[in-house]
Amino acid sequence: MRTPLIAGNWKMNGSKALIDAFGQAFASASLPTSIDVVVIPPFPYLDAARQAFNDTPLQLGAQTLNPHHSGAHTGEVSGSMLKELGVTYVLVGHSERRQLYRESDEQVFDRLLAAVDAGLTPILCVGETLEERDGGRTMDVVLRQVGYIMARLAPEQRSQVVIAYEPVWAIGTGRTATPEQAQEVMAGIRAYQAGFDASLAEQLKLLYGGSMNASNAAELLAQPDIDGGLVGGASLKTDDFYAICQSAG
Ligand code: G2H
Repeated sequence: MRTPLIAGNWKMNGSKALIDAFGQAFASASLPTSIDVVVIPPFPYLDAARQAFNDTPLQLGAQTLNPHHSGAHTGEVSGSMLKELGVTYVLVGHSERRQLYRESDEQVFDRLLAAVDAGLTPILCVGETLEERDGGRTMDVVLRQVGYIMARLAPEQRSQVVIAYEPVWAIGTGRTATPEQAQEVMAGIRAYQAGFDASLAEQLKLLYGGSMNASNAAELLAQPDIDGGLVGGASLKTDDFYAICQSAG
């Protein structure tokens, strides 16, 4: 039985006031007890969020991390620093990092390994572009991204990874994958993982990301291989994010 996970990726958005609004809204809200909910604000708000979320079930996530533990890496943040701030999840390989900051599969792997080493749960993001989908290469692209990472991990490390399937053409566009499109790819990821270890594949938590909102979440989350959501724009509004969490319960 896989515990559903809803993660709100604020990207470079939000404010101290929004952190406080989430703290207040979720302190009085009754979330389903059977789900995990994570808010992933920009680095500068993590400590304020830790305090504001104290009386809520909200957990904390970070949007990236540096592969190194410490040292001369101006502007970077390490996994151990995030851990010290109470962070439990960290995104790696988000398509915006891959595209805007040229992160390669190798760099994504190094970050993911650093996350595991620091005791953080990495959420590995994968997904195809529109051109790749139209060219019939969706599964090749997604399984290459997944395979590059999984083939380099030991079994006990593999079991700690959460995978978010985020078709690039659905990110921030308002154009969501249909539940059937998402299910097809996510079943393919689980089948691929079963090639390594069938019981690990059964446990593997798979999130859908890409314009998930309060209106489409229930239908997506009802798919057998979709265990949760990585939510961007709709995670910036307390009511919408709360409604998505309710859909996962
Ligand atoms: C995909 C998603 C969150 P949005 O990036 O990671 O963003 O829900 O705005 O498409």
